[in-house]
Amino acid sequence: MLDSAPPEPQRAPAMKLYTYFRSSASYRVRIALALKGLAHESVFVNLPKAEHQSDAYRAVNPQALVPSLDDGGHVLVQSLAIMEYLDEAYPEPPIMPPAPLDRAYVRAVAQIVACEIHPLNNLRTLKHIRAAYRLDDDGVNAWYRHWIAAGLGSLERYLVAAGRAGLYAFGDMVTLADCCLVPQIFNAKRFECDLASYPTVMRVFGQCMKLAAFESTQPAKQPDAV
Ligand SMILES: N[C@@H](CCC(=O)N[C@@H](CS)C(=O)NCC(=O)O)C(=O)O
Repeated sequence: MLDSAPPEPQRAPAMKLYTYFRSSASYRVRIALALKGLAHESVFVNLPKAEHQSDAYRAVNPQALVPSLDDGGHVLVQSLAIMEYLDEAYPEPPIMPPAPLDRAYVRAVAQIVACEIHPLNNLRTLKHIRAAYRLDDDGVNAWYRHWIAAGLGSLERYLVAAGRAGLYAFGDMVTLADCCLVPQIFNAKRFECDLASYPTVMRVFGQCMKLAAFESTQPAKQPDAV
């Protein structure tokens, strides 16, 4: 005899974001999720307490870095890959333009931040130079500010030379490029970098911060902010 009970409703499993409030790579993904209105649970991974290096977290992300995104049991790592996945799996509203040349431009801006600036200034890099070269706070801060000046300088020059910035990094469309640019500025401000030489970058930053998706996901507004 057939079971007459109605089938269980199909429920999409919740998304889980492994995040730390000060992590700019996590902030990128928080912005992308907010832009797309995707509800998720946050799992807080405290970097100063080295929770990312625990066996439990390494089982989630063998690289021991945040963010990681669990979507229905599929764990995704690397913020750029996660954001592109979100745009493909949840296309509305898009955070990548449709045309190949435009997509390449948006990726270039994102990668100037994520590949050229961020790796030189992340936690493990700073910890290593402090210990290996016996740097004090002033030495570490000088390193940080040097690479911010070099990186944001080249980002500014690229935005100006490309002539494609409007309200945001790519015309008047909010894209993955903005998701990368804004968190980097938060980091630079935290290290008291002088940002006066990057007027285009800072104009885009200011416009983005008028949007709830950028504002509500900023580090200080996260439940794990201390
Ligand atoms: N390329 C990676 C970078 C991830 C990364 O470096 N995350 C930092 C926080 S922003 C981290 O987990 N740092 C821990 C450490 O350096 O030990 C991405 O975009 O997701």
